[in-house]
Order: sequence, then C-alpha cells, then structure tokens
Amino acid sequence: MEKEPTNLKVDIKNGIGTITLNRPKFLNVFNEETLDEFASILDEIGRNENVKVLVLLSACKKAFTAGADIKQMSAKDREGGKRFAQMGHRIARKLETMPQPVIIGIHGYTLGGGVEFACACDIRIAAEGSVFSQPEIDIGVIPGWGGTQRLSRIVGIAKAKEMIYTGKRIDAHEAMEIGLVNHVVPRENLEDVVMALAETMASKGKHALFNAKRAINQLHESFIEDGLAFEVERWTELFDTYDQKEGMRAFLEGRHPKFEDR
Ligand code: DAK
Repeated sequence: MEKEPTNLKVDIKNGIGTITLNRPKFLNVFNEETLDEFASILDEIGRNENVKVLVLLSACKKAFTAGADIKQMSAKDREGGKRFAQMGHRIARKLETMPQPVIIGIHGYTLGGGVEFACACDIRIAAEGSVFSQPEIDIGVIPGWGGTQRLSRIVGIAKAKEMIYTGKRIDAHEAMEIGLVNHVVPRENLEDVVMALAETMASKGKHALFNAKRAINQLHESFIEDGLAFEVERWTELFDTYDQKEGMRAFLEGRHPKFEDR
C-alpha cells in the first residue's frame, strides 16, 4: 500500500481479507479520500494470491454507512459530480468482479451508496435492527453507483422501483423477505457469523471458488446462452487443476478433500 489508509482498516489472516470502514464520527460516509483508499485496497486484495475471501465490516456503532458524502457532493459542478459517480462505480465494479467472493456484514443504517456497494458484494448478512434505503430521491438524485441496475436484479424490478421511487426505509427482516440479504442475525453474533461463513468458503479450493463467482456473475453480464457457454468454459478449465482431481478422488474414497489451490 502506497500510503496507510486513514478511513479503513485492513486485516489479512488465514486466507481471509477484512476491510473495516472506520470513520465512525461521520457515520462512515464516503468522501473522495475514502473512495480512493477503498479503491486501492480492493486492487491490492484482488491481486493478493493469499486472499480467498474478502469480508467487509463497519467499526461505526450506528451505521454500516450513511452513503455518499452529501456535503462534498453538494459542492460539485457537473464534471465533479460525474467524477464522484465514476469513483463509486469503479468500486462497486471491483467488488463485483474481483476474483475473491465478498461477504458484507451489515448493521445499523445502510443507506444510498451503502446499499449499492452491498449489492455489488456476493453475500449480504444483516444484523437485527439494520435499516436499508435508497434515499437519493429525497436529495434530488437517483442511485448513482449502480443501484438502479444491481438492486433491481437482486430484489426484482417492482421492489427496487418502490424503494428507489419512495426512498422508504426497510428493516432487516423485510430486506430478507425481498432477497436483499441472505441472513438476519442478532447484532452480537454478526461478526462471528460472517467470519464462520468466510472460513467455510476459504476452506474450499481457490480455483473452484473463483470460477464459481465468475460463472455466476456471467449470468448478469450477458444473455443466458452466453452465461451457459461461459459456465462450460469455467467448468472445463477446472479439469486442468489438481483440486478437481483431488476433490473427485476424495469423494470416491469417502474422505475429506485436501485442496492445494492448484
Ligand atoms: N453525508 C454527509 N454527512 C452526513 C450524511 C451524508 N450522507 N449522513 C449523515 N451525515 C452527517 C450529519 O449531517 C451529521 O453531521 P453534523 O451535523 O454532526 O456535522 C452527522 O452525520 C450525524 O447525522 P445525524 O445527526 O443526522 O444523525 P441521526 O442519527 O439523526 O440520523 C441518518 C442518521 C443516517 C438517518 C441521517 O443522518 C440521514 O438520513 N443521513 C442522510 C443519509 C442519506 O441520504 N444518504 C444517502 C446519500 S446519497 C450520484 C453519485 C452518488 C449518489 C447519487 C448520485 N451521481 C453523481 C449520479 C449517491 C448517493 C448517496 O449515497
């Protein structure tokens, strides 16, 4: 890392990278400095051969994040606004396309850009009491970091339209009902549940894990035929790996596989 991040904490252990948003005084809102830090850390983790799973958490008691920094945004002209939108877009795209699956552990307010980043992650786990909304309509804009596209795909067009057109808040249970989050857990268990899931995923073979993410994402990237063809290619590629042979052999021998990431 060129410069130590000031608004985020990073930890890498046992194949799991953890990024913790750490601007609690400002409800973890994303200003340009935080977006820049986030982007470089994601680039580094994406390249890190030792990280199999990425986890996102928040060190702010009250919020995962209150979204983009409205103060900073309000001072922007058209060009500045565009640059701000592009910075957020790049981060969401990095989360979505980096090789490692990303698990996000959410508590408290997760608003605007926070929901948009969450939608770019692979698995969302929410604590009881979490509050979600796309409130941009209330500040005269629309979700600008991919929310119109990704939220609609995840919860369906009708629910996404209702959230985006009204800016209404939903709680963790409604978020679960509409498919926005995978699980709702007590606040005090959030980090443990997220880390246990990350450990389970990190115990799998890296190539299979990464190819599964690429193949599933491809469904969103193109028409279904292309997705299926892409899945076949990813599947075929795995037959060149040791882990595929070990995995199938172990199954036939009735034992647990010992994956070696090759
Ligand atoms: N930006 C800047 N400051 C914020 C903030 C935000 N998003 N949210 C909260 N704060 C600040 C408050 O102004 C307050 O500052 P001080 O007065 O202490 O200086 C401090 O954080 C604590 O907030 P509150 O006093 O309001 O605390 P409460 O517990 O009463 O309420 C709240 C917490 C999160 C419910 C409330 O603060 C709130 O509703 N905040 C606004 C949340 C929001 O609207 N978020 C969405 C942001 S928009 C685009 C690019 C990007 C976007 C869209 C378009 N293009 C260029 C196309 C993206 C947008 C967003 O994410």
